[in-house]
Amino acid sequence: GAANIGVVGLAVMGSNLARNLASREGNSVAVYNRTYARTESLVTEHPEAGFIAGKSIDEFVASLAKPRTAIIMVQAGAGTDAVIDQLAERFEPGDIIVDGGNANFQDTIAREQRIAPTGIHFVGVGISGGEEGALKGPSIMPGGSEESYRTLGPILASIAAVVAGEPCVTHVGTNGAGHFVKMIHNGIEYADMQLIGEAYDLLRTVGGLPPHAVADIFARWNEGPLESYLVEITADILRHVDQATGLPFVDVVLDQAGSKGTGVWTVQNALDLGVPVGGIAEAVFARAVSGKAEQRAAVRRLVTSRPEVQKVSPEFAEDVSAALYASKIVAYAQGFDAITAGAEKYGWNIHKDQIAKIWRGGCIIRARFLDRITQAYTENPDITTLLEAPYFAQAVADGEAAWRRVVATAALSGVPVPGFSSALSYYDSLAAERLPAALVQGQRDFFGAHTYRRTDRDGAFHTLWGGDRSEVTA
Ligand code: NBP
Repeated sequence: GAANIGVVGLAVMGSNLARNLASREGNSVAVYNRTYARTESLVTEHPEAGFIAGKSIDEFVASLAKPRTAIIMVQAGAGTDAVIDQLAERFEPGDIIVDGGNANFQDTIAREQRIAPTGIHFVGVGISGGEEGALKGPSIMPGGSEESYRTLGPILASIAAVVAGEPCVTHVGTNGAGHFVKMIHNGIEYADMQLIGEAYDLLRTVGGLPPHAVADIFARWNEGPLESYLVEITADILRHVDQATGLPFVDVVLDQAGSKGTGVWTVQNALDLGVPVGGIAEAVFARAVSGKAEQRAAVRRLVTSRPEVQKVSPEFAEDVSAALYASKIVAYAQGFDAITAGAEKYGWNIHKDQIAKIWRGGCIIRARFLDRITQAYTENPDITTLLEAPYFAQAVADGEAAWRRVVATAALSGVPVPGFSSALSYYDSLAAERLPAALVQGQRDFFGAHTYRRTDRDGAFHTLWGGDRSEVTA
């Protein structure tokens, strides 16, 4: 075999990844697709790539140099399992099967376990950045064994996005760690998009600005600490005018947001692990609410008068920017908490500074902000929350008053801000001297004898609520 890397599955993602691989010095790329017509058109359209095309899976496997390394880019689920089995039948111990699709990390863990007895490495790799990222340089989150990474790492580094001279790839951890972190990335992406959406809504509804003026504000924000791909494209989208009607594009799009499920996975996993990721959950729920057309229509019919939109100062946009930044810090703090919890639960040694680093390029949440996260975790990997890192503590303190004004103004004006307000409540929960959790413990003890702990003594206690209300040690 002559190819150091192979790609199976040549739909848009696989084709682009194969072309990216072939364009990099040192790679020779074998390609295979179940339906040969796809292989043929890729090879014909891109003779410069020098692809080694396999007509059959056997031909493909024979064209790979050892250790054979093949990246699967087929439909997640049954398609992926079918290809894994075909490769596992033909590969030898030490060879590497890579799943580059959007697999659920639990499936990746199970697949790795299933393949491990054969001596073949199974590696789940999260690849972010969509079609364009696959072609020009994605952010890459590989899991799998250390040993497999010695072969795979340099190949992935050759195609990853590059920021400040460094490729956006790091060995995240064993088995499903890569797909796990990709999932969290997508959860954070949901939260970030929701927060940006709320900022737009406030500037428009309360600030009274037309979309093109809001676009100008986002473009300005993109020159400062909020600089990010999502803020940049938001300005673009808000400026766009629908060609059919001449109306702002954002006004002709149906306001019901879709989702493909990775945000839901993030929240489901966080619920299982007991990690509060309210910012991500609210973003998932906000999309769900937007889709409830009948309920929205029913409530709109009932509500005859809406609150009067509050008058705001000329500095309102600055307030919204501060609220957006503080809420964003909370959302990322929650996402990194989910990573910490997953690492603990599944035994992964995840370096969070490295994760923030590889998200700086190639992926949807790429942003200047991520440098600050890398810095925070490099200075102290053991901080209990990002909110405790000096830069973020200061940033939240600086924006706090504005954040409160914005959430209060939104509530008084009847503008929904589930992201901003849940982030602020989360922050206030962490900052509060006492939480009503004490009362909840009392309720739990009253009706279910669940016991409680005391502030002044160790141990578990129960009050005899139905009797003389004396306290007993549980
Ligand atoms: P699709 O998800 O549309 O899958 C099409 C490919 O799967 C074709 O090559 C098809 O072969 C192959 N395939 C199927 Br379907 N069933 C198969 C089977 N039983 N055996 C062998 N091959 C089978 O491709 P895509 O849109 O390029 O996405 C590929 C992966 O990348 C997916 O996991 C997707 O979720 C992920 N993805 C990621 C991003 C991102 O930003 N990271 C974006 C889009 C997609 P055929 O030609 O013979 O039908």
